[in-house]
Amino acid sequence: MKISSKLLNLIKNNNSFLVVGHVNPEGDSLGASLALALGLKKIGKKDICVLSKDAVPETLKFLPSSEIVRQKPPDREFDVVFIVDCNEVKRTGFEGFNASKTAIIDHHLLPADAAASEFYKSVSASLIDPNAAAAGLLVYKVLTALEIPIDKDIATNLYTAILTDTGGFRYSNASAEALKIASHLVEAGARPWDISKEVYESVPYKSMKLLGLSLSTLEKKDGIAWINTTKNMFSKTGATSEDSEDFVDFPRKVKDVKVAVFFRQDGGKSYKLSLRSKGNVDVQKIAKSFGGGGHIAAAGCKINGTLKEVQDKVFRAVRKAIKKQ
Ligand SMILES: [Mn+2]
Repeated sequence: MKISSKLLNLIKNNNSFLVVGHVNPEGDSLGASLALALGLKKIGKKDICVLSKDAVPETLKFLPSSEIVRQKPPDREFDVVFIVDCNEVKRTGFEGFNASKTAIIDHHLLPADAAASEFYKSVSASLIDPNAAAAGLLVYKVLTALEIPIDKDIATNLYTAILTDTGGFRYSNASAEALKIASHLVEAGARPWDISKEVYESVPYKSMKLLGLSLSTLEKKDGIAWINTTKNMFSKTGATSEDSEDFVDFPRKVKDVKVAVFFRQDGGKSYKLSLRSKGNVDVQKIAKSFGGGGHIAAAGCKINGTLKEVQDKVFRAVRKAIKKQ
């Protein structure tokens, strides 16, 4: 996708920049934001603030310059706010920004009502490509178009962005282009094993203990595999809900599974569900029918009831969705 001269000029002709990603930031949101900020600094922009509503998670503190991320914007006006890895103010967790112009760099689909929205009419320039594997990949293109040299710190941020959004170069978005750019980033100084160790091999001990207990509940039936955690497992291991963030990936790994579900007990009779689809089942539709949301292949919702009641409800919906395939 071609980068508009509007976007490049917006960078060239302005001096102060806010860069903001989405709530619950992950590797792409933070990696892309930090790389953009570091790139802008390289061409002499001195006034740059990287914002994130939620703090940098422990596992991403290794990202170069992650310490510059602020949770509150400074009380003054900026020339431009860059919204990265999302395309709505709502997703950033902020009410709005004190900036005279707005730009978007993102790879998510625009909301259906975007054309009529006042917000999108107010956007000065954007690079939105839903086919791009990661927002980091788009930031790479912007920096390259501006002939900004990619140093080791920028490369590490961008490599992490692409690595995490492609699930370690495993998902269907791991395109030739994503791999080609990752290769350039390794040439520029990103170290795959160092980054993988931080991202995938730094699991807290209590989280691994919790996973062990949770995996002992694994079951599989009718193309569905599931595990659950109880309040008791959390108190036994001292782990918190953050420690179970990726647990749904484990039932998904089982052969011939179409839909994986993780049930996390939040209260006596309340459960938080994560759903993952490995094939064509749209789990977002299922989650939505229970008041949740997400994407086609990854979604979540909350349901009240005993574990048995909750599972009966969800499995009925999932079986129906699988049958429709
Ligand atoms: Mn992303």
